[in-house]
Amino acid sequence: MPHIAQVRGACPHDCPDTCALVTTVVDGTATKVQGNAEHRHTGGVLCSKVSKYTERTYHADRVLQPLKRSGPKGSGQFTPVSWDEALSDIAQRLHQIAQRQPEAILPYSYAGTMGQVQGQSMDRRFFHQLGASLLDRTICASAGSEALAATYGGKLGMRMEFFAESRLILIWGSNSITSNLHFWRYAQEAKRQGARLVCIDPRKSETADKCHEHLQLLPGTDAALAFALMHELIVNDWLDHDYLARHTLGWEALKARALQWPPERAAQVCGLPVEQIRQLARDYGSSQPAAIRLNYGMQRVRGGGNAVRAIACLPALIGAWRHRAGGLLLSSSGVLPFDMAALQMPRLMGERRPRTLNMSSIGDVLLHPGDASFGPKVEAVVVYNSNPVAVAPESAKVAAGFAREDLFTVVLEHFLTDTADHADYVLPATTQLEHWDIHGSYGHTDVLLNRPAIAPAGQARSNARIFRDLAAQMAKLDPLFAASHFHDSDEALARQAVAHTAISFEELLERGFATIPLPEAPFASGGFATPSGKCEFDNPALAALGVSTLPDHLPNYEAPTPDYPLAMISPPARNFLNSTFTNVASLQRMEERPLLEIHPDDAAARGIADGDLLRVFNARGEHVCHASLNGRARQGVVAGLGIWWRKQGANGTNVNELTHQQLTDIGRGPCFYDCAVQVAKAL
Ligand SMILES: Nc1nc2c(c(=O)[nH]1)N[C@H]1C(S)=C(S)[C@@H](COP(=O)(O)OP(=O)(O)OC[C@H]3O[C@@H](n4cnc5c(=O)[nH]c(N)nc54)[C@H](O)[C@@H]3O)O[C@H]1N2
Ligand SMILES: Nc1nc2c(c(=O)[nH]1)N[C@H]1C(S)=C(S)[C@@H](COP(=O)(O)OP(=O)(O)OC[C@H]3O[C@@H](n4cnc5c(=O)[nH]c(N)nc54)[C@H](O)[C@@H]3O)O[C@H]1N2
Ligand code: SF4
Ligand SMILES: [Mo]
Repeated sequence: MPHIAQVRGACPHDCPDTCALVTTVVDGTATKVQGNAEHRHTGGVLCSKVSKYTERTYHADRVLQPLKRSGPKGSGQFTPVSWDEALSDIAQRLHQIAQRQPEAILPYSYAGTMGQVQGQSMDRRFFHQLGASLLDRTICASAGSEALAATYGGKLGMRMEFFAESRLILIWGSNSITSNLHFWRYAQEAKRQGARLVCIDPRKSETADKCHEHLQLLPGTDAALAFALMHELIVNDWLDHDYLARHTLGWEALKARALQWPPERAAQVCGLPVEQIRQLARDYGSSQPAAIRLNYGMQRVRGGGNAVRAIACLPALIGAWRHRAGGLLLSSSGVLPFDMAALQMPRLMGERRPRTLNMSSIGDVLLHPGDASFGPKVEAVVVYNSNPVAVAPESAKVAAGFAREDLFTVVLEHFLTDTADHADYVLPATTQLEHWDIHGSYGHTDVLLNRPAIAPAGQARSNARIFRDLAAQMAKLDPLFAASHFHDSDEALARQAVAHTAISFEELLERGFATIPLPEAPFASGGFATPSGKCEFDNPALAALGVSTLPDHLPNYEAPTPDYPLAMISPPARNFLNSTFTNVASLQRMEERPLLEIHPDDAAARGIADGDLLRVFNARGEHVCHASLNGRARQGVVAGLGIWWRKQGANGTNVNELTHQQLTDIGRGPCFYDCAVQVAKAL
């Protein structure tokens, strides 16, 4: 008789849904991964990507043993070595650099797994003990997160499930069907109950197709739209004066600014019909409860932070927060209870205060020769949970940086990604089916436990174990690495994450998930987490950052020019997750090949037909891919769906060949969707 087990887990990916998984294991082999029907947000349903998790886990290309570079830097040529050899060599190299100049070592990680254990525990302890440079983890959400915190006091907002009861939902800068599917289930429930759904997006996304109304604005013009909505709420007196008086700061100043934005002015800036803006204001001013699902797609432009601030003001104007189904949700991760000090131990830095380097400018960082203000040149990078050569902006520079012969690079990975190709050592990491972890969510408010369902594939080790094993090697050179906190097991780390919180590890072991106790309507009677306790329209603290204390509209860095007349955005593809899954055959078939969506008129003007090979280029570089005239692009805006590996591209590039390294107004984030290009037929 075969032995069959059902193991409960959590989806590790960078997605607001954080689904509860159930993996079926037959005689030690995972045969399927499904959604846990008992978890209400998951509802037994997974997206196309994670439904294919076994295909990814048992992929023939998985890296299953440590690899050492055998060809030129970046060649992707390796020979297998033993764990002992790899770890002792890496420890010696890092120790040599650290003795001289610990800040010349840089960890580089993001959200390949969102787990507390495999994402931010033993790794942080290791680098803090070394005194390595700190990493500013800005590549996705920091503009919006810091802007939200400057307005509400934290990453706080509506609970996802209450959108099901809203009467009006603005889906703003988010392709929910692609990237927040389980929110979309609640929005559909609301739609069935008669709610009106409005999508605000430069691209006619899959979500726009299913909403009642679509405002197809130009990229980077969201603040202008928000001000015009305020303008209409003010002049028509669709305001909750009591809420404004009691629970907001800076209303008079905001009002004065909003009155400078009649819908006609915004219509020009946004490239929208003026009546569409007026109608939206009318709907927003007359429907309760009204909810906004804001998402990170709209903050990847120069003024992204200010735009989030402007939009985040709207619910207070109409008192939407009074209802549990009203208000706004960008991220709810501010309520996560995890004990980060226990997990990461910043105290191991002691008196040292290492510099912080921005992951969004990794190209410039790696190419920097070092000087008094920058500090030492980066000599070693340890990459895990990320694929910067594909996902970071201006990738020609990123690739050139990683190609430096004098850079020592270690990459912990499942596959030979573009980044792993540049490594001196590739260390095989376990997948979510093979390790312990504990997860919070930035969409809902549950905590989930992931138990290993199968034994590690080949010689793979979990990230936490790899840093534990590296610490053991370092201990031979530096006794501080022999301390007991470098011995904590993965399961012990998972327990530490929730120790002293309202979440019980025993409940997690039992059910797989637990709900953080929270009020239903966070700001019904004010109670914002700001210093004033109010919704801060005007935030004096921003002045210190050189940012306007009131929200403002900032035009994009790259306005269209005669040379580069098209705006390019590069949002996620439905069947990939950032650059993850791009090598899974069944998903690759669904996405076909790298594409650029272009409006039929823009295509015709260039003699381009659907399916033609084209060049999209600007002064930074050129990407060759196929034209898609699928009706989703508006005139003047093209969309290159991400994020293929560079080596999968027709000319060895992806969309990030074209993006730049300038940063957002707030939060030091990348401006992926603030990018001017030209397109021509490839000959
Ligand atoms: N299938 C899938 N799901 C994902 C991901 C993925 O790669 N694939 N990525 C995950 C990650 S890391 C994240 S951060 C989230 C992102 O999730 P969201 O923040 O929801 O982002 P996207 O789905 O990228 O939606 C962005 C939408 O914003 C639009 N947009 C671009 N520029 C602007 C603008 O200036 N204004 C407005 N209003 N809209 C704009 C794009 O056209 C796109 O449709 O999704 C996560 N989920
Ligand atoms: N042009 C453009 N660029 C973008 C974006 C865009 O919209 N347009 N989106 C941006 C956004 S929102 C984000 S969040 C970033 C995402 O950038 P990244 O966080 O780098 O995300 P991925 O590309 O998915 O790479 C994650 C890698 O981690 C690996 N991994 C997964 N689990 C584990 C594990 O347990 N251990 C180890 N060692 N490795 C693991 C995966 O195999 C994968 O290669 O990209 C950004 N780049
Ligand atoms: S990627 Fe998102 S929707 Fe897909 S299983 Fe993971 S959490 Fe759920
Ligand atoms: Mo992201």
